Amino acid sequence: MDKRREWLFYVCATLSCGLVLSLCWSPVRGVKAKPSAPEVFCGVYGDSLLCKNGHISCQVCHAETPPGMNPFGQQVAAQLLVGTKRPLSHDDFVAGLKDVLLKIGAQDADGDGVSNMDEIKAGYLPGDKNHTPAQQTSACDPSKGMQCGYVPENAFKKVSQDFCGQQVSFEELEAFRKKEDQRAAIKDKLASCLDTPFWNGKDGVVWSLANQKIRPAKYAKSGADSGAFPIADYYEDYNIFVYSQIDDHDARLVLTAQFFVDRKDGTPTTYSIRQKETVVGSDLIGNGGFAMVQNEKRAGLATSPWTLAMITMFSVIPRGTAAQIYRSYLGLDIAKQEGLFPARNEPADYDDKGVREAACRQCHETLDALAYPFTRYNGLNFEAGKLTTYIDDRMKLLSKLEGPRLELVPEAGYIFGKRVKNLVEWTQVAVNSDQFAKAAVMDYWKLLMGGKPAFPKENAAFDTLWRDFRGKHKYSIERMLHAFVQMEVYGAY
Ligand SMILES: [Ca+2]
Ligand SMILES: [Ca+2]
Repeated sequence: MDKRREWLFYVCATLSCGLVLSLCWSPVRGVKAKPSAPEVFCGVYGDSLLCKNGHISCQVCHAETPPGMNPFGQQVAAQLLVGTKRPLSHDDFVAGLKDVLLKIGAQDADGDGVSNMDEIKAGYLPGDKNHTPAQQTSACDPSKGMQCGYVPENAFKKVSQDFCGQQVSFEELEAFRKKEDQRAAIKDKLASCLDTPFWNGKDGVVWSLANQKIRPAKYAKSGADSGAFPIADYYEDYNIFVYSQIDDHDARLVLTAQFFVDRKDGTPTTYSIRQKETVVGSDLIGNGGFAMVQNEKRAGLATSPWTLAMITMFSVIPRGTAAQIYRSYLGLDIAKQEGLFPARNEPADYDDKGVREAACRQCHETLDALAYPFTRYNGLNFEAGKLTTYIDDRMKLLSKLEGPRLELVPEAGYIFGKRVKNLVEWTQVAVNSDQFAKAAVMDYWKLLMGGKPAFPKENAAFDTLWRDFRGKHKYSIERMLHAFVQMEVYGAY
């Protein structure tokens, strides 16, 4: 990579990964305590709505995917400490970035007619010409006879469509129009829709939200509707997932549950906790080969038989499982350089995968430490003993075949820069993070709004939703949804 490209990449990576305000990549190692680029950005533009809502988007300076940059990112890179020798020290970088951010405030990087400073302050993207204050206001124009703001009738119709899967009937709408308290009628409508099979039943809306997380594969399904090579039953995963999302249940159970959930199909579909370990795997190789993870070692879907059999599978250090859980439940995709928290002296590369190479290193100094707590959970490695269970000395057993250094792999690891002794602790840190709340609410935001929050009003609404979800809604998705449908962003045209 030539120096200029290298530099662009640096600015890009550091400015973009604002989801966790981490320093993603730096020519200087071990500088985690110093401010990262997003922190510098929010130091300069502290009152920007882009900072206030707590999730600076990669889009501030990036094109679709890193390291490509949008016009604003390019403007920053082009004017940063011109003439100073590269690579810059971290201190030079921070100081230079501050200066350049102030200097280019009056410029208009994306040419949309609004200065960088004005866009940033109002929460618009300074590198996207289609993201401007003018664009948002054009959505609702009272001069064209449009009703702006929260329109209860819109919300009522939308609730019926989104949560019941039905258009409101003429009679229902007539009755709604006569209601004195229309907001209460919306609340009642939502409450009844939340109990329909359309919403919480098998293959319903909530169920389907878990598809990308569970990654079902029919051929390997055991139990009901089993496939040709039955290995584990992913309905168990879906049942736990849906259970965590309905009624007043705590959504964090998805990664902390130490029980199973039975489902009874019907109207409404009901879910109830089952403590007994009756889920045992494959009809294919006999139950003798499988075991259950001991209750106290379980961590919801992170340790389910399906996850261990089909995501961990044969991997010795289950980096893929760690990355999948990180992406699915915390909204952080390591492959896109999100959520990087480099751990000291990592990656140690115990399994000789060559992850210390420069190209791999920037992800693996986070990923490997993230994955160590998964290493005692066996997938399908017979050499370690029983399948899909927790095995205390799994690495020792596998080291006989896979290389002696494996014995050194610790069970302790790091998540968000915090040391955890094991996977149960890992998931506790995970579910109590801002990232978990944001990701849980984001699933529903995308479902109901058709995309991520983009404009300032939406960002502010999203911010309220996930903060209240953690706070007054006590991690209940249904309480969050009741608040959501009463918001202007939901009920407006
Ligand atoms: Ca602009
Ligand atoms: Ca813009």
